[in-house]
Amino acid sequence: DLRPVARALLSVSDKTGLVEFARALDAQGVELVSTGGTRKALADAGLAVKDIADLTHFPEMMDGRLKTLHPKVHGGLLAIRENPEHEAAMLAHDIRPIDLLVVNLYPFEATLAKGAPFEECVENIDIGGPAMIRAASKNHNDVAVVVDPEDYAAVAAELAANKGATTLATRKRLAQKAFARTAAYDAAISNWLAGELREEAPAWRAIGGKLALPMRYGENPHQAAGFYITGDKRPGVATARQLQGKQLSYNNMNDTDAAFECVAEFDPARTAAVAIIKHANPCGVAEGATLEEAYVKALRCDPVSAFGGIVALNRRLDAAAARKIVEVFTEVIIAPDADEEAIALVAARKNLRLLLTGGAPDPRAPGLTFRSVAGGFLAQSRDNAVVDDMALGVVTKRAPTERELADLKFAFRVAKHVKSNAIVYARDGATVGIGAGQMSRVDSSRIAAHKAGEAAKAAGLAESLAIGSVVASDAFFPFPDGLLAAAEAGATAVIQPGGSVNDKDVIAAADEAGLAMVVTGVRHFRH
Ligand code: 93A
Repeated sequence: DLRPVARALLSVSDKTGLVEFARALDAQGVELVSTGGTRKALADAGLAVKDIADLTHFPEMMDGRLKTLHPKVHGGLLAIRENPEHEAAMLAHDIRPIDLLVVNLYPFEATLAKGAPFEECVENIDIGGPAMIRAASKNHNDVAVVVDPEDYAAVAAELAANKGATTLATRKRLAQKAFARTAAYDAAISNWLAGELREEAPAWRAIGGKLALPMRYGENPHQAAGFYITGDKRPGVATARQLQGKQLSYNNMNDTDAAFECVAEFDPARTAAVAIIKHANPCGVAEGATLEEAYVKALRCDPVSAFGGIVALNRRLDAAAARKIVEVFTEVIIAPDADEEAIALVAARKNLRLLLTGGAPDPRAPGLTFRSVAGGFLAQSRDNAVVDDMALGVVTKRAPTERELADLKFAFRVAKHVKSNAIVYARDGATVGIGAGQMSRVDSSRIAAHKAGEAAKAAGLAESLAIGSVVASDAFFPFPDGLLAAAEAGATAVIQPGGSVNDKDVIAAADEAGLAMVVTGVRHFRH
């Protein structure tokens, strides 16, 4: 599998290590052919080197756009050695083999990185280089291709060790590297053009987004921040019209988005719904015949946390709801729309922001979400799973009653918008206790139960709101303990994804406690 190198074509933008490598080739008796700049660098170093035009009998033209794009070059790279037909074609058209290709590309990435104007970036898109690299790589059985000066020394050493020949193992490794290089090169060009086009939110656009709202600061005052839009037209914080109040802060924006996404889970044609959010977690969610009723129910869940919260509504804000909301110190109200009277009522609270989005987002819509990590970002499709679409299975001896089932679905709908580990107690279409963001599911269960007790006290009731409630868990119970904590608190039915290796024990514990349990098969982690 040794292939002697009789002729090499060198065409490089980055001339690092070029002369030294060419000297090593020259020492092996390799004939050198080069394009303009490369040829000059080699000739200046005293090396004998042919001009590419001597091969093609065609001048470089169009600002160098046509240098090596010629059958004499590509035929020499692509011809299969010892193939009679290919040999005959070479003979007939005076094509001579090229055994080694040394190319590195126009510095497109570096040109872009230095902020060059559009035309200059375009001119730095190399066409001939990648074409040759791909031709030589395809034909690696016979041809060696070097795209990185880092490989010069190893290739020179191999030639010296094999009387001027390359091994198949090396040619294959070089070909793999070469295709990786052209793939990365094209990806850089494509990403750049996508940005120029301001396309509909492909993954990387989260970073290339358009600054819509510079912010005074980020999550904390020592952090800089801004709100960037991606062109996604889903109704929400990006499409909202702010009628009044101070400019939104980073935390406001984050919480308002969480609030509206949560309330959008409730179809306005079926029910009125309200979500009250603090630190991106719901502290009260409820549905009702009217927005006013839903707000009062949602507020009851955790009136202490609702202070300074964000209120999201799934229907046009009316005066009755507005009157109740402005009684509590609230940072932001977000709704699809608002009545004139409601707008007037909110106007009495100067600092309260009122955002009208013109519609509600579809919880089933596809889309992407992002999270930054050191040196990059994670992208994933939205969690657009909706409990109504899930194949719910009853796994306990007792099936849930109709009322329990309605509350179970309600609770799971809310749990999707609670940071993991999420435990949500619900009753009569309202959350009554929420445990969020704990590292242990049992802790979340206990916190949610504790919250239900506190809510009862605040409402002047003797009995915890968890008694007679149902409970949702965003992920399976790994052990019966979390479930037992919920039963102890007074929940009568449970909804959870299922799928733990301990499901049998968890179900047995549920049966023992007389709980009805429904599994969804779908998990709603939110971190
Ligand atoms: O403009 S090109 O796409 N057209 C070509 O035919 C061509 N052939 C080689 N660019 C082309 N090249 C590139 O020129 C090589 O990839 C290399 O980066 C550069 C070397 O040019 P010079 O030897 O003149 O410095």
